[in-house]
Amino acid sequence: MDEEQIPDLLNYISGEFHSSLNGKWMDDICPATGVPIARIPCSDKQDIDAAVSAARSALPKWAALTHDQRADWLEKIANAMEDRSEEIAQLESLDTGKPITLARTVDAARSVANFRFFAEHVREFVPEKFEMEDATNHVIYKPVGVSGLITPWNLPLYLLSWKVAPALAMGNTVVAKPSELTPMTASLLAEIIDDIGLPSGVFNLVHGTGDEAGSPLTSHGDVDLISFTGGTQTGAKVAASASSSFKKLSLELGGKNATIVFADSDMDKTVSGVVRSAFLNQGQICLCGSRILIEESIYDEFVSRLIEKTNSMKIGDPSDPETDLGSLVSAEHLAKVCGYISLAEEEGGAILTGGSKPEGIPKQFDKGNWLSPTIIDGLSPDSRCAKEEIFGPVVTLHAFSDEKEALQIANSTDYGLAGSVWTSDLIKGSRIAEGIETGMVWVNTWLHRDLRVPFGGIKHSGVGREGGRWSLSFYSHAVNICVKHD
Ligand code: TXE
Repeated sequence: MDEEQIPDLLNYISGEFHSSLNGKWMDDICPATGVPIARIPCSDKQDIDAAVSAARSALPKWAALTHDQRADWLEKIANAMEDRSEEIAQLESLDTGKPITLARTVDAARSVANFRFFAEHVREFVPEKFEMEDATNHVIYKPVGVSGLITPWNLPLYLLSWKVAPALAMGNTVVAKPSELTPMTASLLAEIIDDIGLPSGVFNLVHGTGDEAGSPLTSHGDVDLISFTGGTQTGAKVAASASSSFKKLSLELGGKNATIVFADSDMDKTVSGVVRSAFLNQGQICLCGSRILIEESIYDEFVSRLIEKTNSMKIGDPSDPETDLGSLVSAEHLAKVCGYISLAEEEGGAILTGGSKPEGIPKQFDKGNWLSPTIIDGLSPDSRCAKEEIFGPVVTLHAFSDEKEALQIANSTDYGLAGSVWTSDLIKGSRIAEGIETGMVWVNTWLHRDLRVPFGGIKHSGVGREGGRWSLSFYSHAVNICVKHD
């Protein structure tokens, strides 16, 4: 694409599209080609102030609607998104470097599903009532207020819609700040919201960097709630900034998830499941299983099957429906991930496959951020590569002799987001799942999601839970009214 022809994406504040007040712009780069594909406003505190003020003005009317009225709006958004779902998938693939098939089946489909799910969920929401002998307690749920929603680049619209839908459903107004690396589908959402005529100021979008646009949002005195998904180090800054004004806070942060493979697991299904959990979205999902723990007795056979399956994946043109793996999100992120591969070698690891740019990538992708799926053996579970979040197509392998050792390795990181256990003994599977110190565990599957269940981590993986009723509860204040009987 010719740089002169690239589109300018705009902020959406109080029902109008604007460039930033300071007039500054930054490029949005296609990760697969390294070429600019759009410009976004490099917004700062002034734009955040305007967006927060618009959200505050729109709050009373929006908060006064019934659950059913707000659910109707969510359904209108879902329908309009569904009509444009191919466009969502195309933009998401272009902006993130992910394969188009993944963008269609996961990103676009789930973004629509999030709005539909929360529309239905809020319609069915029944507040609690607790009877006493001489009084009745009515729990009512009030909107929290102006919600600041900050999202990352790995699942851009999927994660934004996961926050916007329940926030709006519970009567809050929104200021969204998407990742500056992947702004396209957030802009598409603003267009859709404008097209369907959602009242002005209910949803506002501000583009820009974390320091210049994200930070003024988290510290803003008139913002009541922050929901953040991103890296753990950034999460710590967000928590510090939001806490001085006691904002309601949810943090979905990084992970270093263990995949525990027992000798009695179904080898074919397990190899497929483990490869998917390791490398989906180029390993750039906080739930990816990046430490593979294998029972000693099947170690050699399992590892050779793992390598074979990994090497059979097709890497390349993200727009090809047959592609399994695309590019990493940015040159900076590729450098971080490659830095860990070098560190693994220094730490005594052996690279069994991958570790470099894949061969045979078409010429138009020469300047993109490419890395073959990488499997590293021989590292201690205490090495930095086995404990720190790499967030790319890189996994480490570790042998274990019994359940106790498997759990000890699984729990030996600061993270506590997710994990998976693979075994034909479901009693053992549940026992191990309960022993893993994370917010979520799958047995014989991975990323199998029911939107009603709680989602979130412990330790350095986050604070709070979202999903189903946990989202409705986070995006509202529960108030108890105790009425004494005559
Ligand atoms: O994410 P950041 P980055 C992990 C992964 C990755 C690392 C850093 O390990 O390598 O984080 O990635 C906004 N105040 N994850 O730097 O910085 C930023 O603009 C307010 C895991 O890309 O966390 C973006 O909108 N906001 C993760 C969002 O925060 C700030 C997904 C996330 O960016 C800010 C992504 C600030 N001071 C990366 N600084 C997951 N949990 O899925 C940045 N931002």
